[in-house]
Formats: sequence, C-alpha cells, structure tokens
Amino acid sequence: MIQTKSKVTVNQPAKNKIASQKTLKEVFPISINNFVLRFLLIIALVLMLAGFITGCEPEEVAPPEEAEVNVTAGEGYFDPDVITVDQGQDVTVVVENVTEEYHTFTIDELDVDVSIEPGAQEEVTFTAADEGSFEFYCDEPGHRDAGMYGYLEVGEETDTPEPDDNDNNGVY
Ligand SMILES: [Cu+2]
Repeated sequence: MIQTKSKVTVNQPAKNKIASQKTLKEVFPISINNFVLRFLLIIALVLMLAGFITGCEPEEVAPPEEAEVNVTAGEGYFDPDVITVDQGQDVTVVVENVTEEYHTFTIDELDVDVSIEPGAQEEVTFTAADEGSFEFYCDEPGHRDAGMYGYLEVGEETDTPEPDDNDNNGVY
C-alpha cells in the first residue's frame, strides 16, 4: 500500500514534467509537419496542373471516338431500330442474326451492305460523315416490309421535330 502511494506521489511531478516537455516537443513536429505538408501540397498541385494540361490537350484535339453498336436481326425486326451516333464517328455495327434465314444490314447512302448467315454474326465499319437520318434495312425479299428496318441518326436530333411542334401541327 505504501509503495503504491509513493509511486503516485512520484508520478505526479513526473507527469507535469512530461506534459511540459510534450508541449515543447510538439512544437517542433508540428512546424516540421506543416512545412512538409506545404511542400507536398505544392508538389501535388504542380503535378495536378501538369496532369490537367497533358490530359486536356489530346482530348481537345482528338476526333470523336469510335462507336460500336450491337444490333440483333430477328424475325421482322432489328433491335435496336434507332442507332444514334455523332457526326464524324467511325461506327462499327455488329449484327447478330438470331434467325434461321439470311438477312442483310444495308444502308444505301453509306454503301453499307453486309449479309449475315443464319445464326451468325457480322460486323461492318463505316464513317458517319454526314449529319442526318439514314434508313438501314434488310435487303432480303419482303423483309423490309415485314419490319426489318430502322434509322441511323447522325448528329443531335437532326431530323426529329420538337414534340410541341408535332402537337401544334396536329391541332392546326
Ligand atoms: Cu431479313
């Protein structure tokens, strides 16, 4: 019991000393840390700026990216039946024929005409150079009339009229 009491009395001044020493010691690490942190922050900012500059330059100059579209050729339909791409994009259309007969994926204006065997898959690549709406269809006899057609939309809502205009036209 006496030993523990003596330990307590010894510890009290020791704690005070440690506390005062800590405050002095803490001053140095904090100032060093601040200096190091500022230095690291400056380096980080420089690196970020360098990253932005090098990262932005090619994006601004680069042409539109390529577009790849998967299209299913089914019995009397293409899915999707509207393909939207940006003007100038190199477009690759992968057509999967899920039927047991031949189909084609044809766009007259873009000289696209690929035949797909039953159950097979073909891809065709073209450049969407001109803005506009281009019909794609299946050139097998009767298939277009059966519903195997759709539209390639190049550019932003080129030939699509505003919904309000349509309603007004219907009323007038
Ligand atoms: Cu067809």
